Amino acid sequence: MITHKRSDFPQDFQFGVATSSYQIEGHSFGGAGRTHWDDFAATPGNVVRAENGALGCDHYNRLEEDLDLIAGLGVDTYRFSTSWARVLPEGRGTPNQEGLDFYDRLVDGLLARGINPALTLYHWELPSALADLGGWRNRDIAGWFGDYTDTLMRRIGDRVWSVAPINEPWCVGWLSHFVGAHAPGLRDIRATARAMHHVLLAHGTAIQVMRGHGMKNLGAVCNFEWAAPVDDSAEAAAAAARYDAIYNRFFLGGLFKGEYPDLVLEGLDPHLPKGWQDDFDVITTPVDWSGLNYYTRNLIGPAATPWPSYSEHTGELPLTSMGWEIYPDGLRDFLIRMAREYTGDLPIYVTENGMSAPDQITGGAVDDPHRISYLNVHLDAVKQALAADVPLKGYYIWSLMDNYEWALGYEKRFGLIHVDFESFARTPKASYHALAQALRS
Ligand code: GCO
Repeated sequence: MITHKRSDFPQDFQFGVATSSYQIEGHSFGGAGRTHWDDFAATPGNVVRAENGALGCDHYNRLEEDLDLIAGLGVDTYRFSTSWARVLPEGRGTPNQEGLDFYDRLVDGLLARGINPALTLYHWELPSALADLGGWRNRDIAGWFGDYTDTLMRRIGDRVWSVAPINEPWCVGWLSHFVGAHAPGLRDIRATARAMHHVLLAHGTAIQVMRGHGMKNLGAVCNFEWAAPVDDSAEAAAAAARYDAIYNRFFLGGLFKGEYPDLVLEGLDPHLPKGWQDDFDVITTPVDWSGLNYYTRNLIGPAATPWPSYSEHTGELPLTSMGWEIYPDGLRDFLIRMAREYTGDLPIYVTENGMSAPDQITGGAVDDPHRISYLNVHLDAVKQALAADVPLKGYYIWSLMDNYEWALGYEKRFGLIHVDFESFARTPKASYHALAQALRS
């Protein structure tokens, strides 16, 4: 069982579940445009079994059933994203009315069930038409993103509870343009530097557009991975500090201090667009909260390669089926670090936390004690952060249901609800029932 009760947390504390558009909706329905994830998945070797989000969890056609399942959990908040390519199939120009209607129904369906709609505007499905123009490498993307924000907010901006423009800028920038593990699958340092900067410029532009609509409760969502030196050598410490700067400090530094860490500029400065320093006015446009997605730690050592010259290692802690170590102390320590070093009194939300496992249906049920215990130890970390006076206002679980795990296809099951990817039948797991019980207590 979940060993925590709702009454252990502050009264206004939000419990939520999270999903994203391309991972669940089914992107081949309803007039959605092609995305760079469709192109990435169609390129041999990029994605397990070359799977894509064409069908997802068929959420687009099962909206009411899924809304009832969210309500059945007793959560306060549902964090979802809208697809840029569903709203604007060509990325710009004429909106897809059917797509806007869908998000309208989604928001109204949440409100009718007493659930706060927590919207993310970009969870990685860039319209292919914009990828053709250079995607995140092209500075114009900030304006295109602002226009998309405006189009969508004219329709649903009056009813969403919170908005974050971009999910996980590290994934949009570094993972997708330097590591090449996500769309568009580049491995190019100049593209990386530009994407990492433009994603923040797009964030700030969208915040300004929404302020123009009089909107409140706007935030930023970054992901973090605790970087621990693999041994006690000075070289490992230096490599871990570089990893930490790229992964965890670059975006917080940009958003909340208007500066990038020296350890990142060592590598990226020559590749950033001219005059990048002048964009901090837009990038640091004030937000109302900061969101933190957290899953794991990584052990880092040096490497005899060009900058950033680090190597990644797996430690001895228990692993999830992603191969990620279970390390709840990292969640506590990031919450404390974010408040003390970057955001001060600004409200913080844990906008994602959860685990994948090869969950199976046996006798009509799915027993996932591993997930229940993962949630318990991470909620312990949440309580420790609250006790350390972090202004933490909520905790959202990734994910409501099993879904498309990007380059790993449909194989990694993160859900509180099991999804059969042939019949699309939903089966709430033991963790779903345990959470519902805890939230009622
Ligand atoms: C993320 C994501 C999800 C992933 C999850 C597990 O924001 O990284 O929102 O898309 O599925 O993190 O890898």
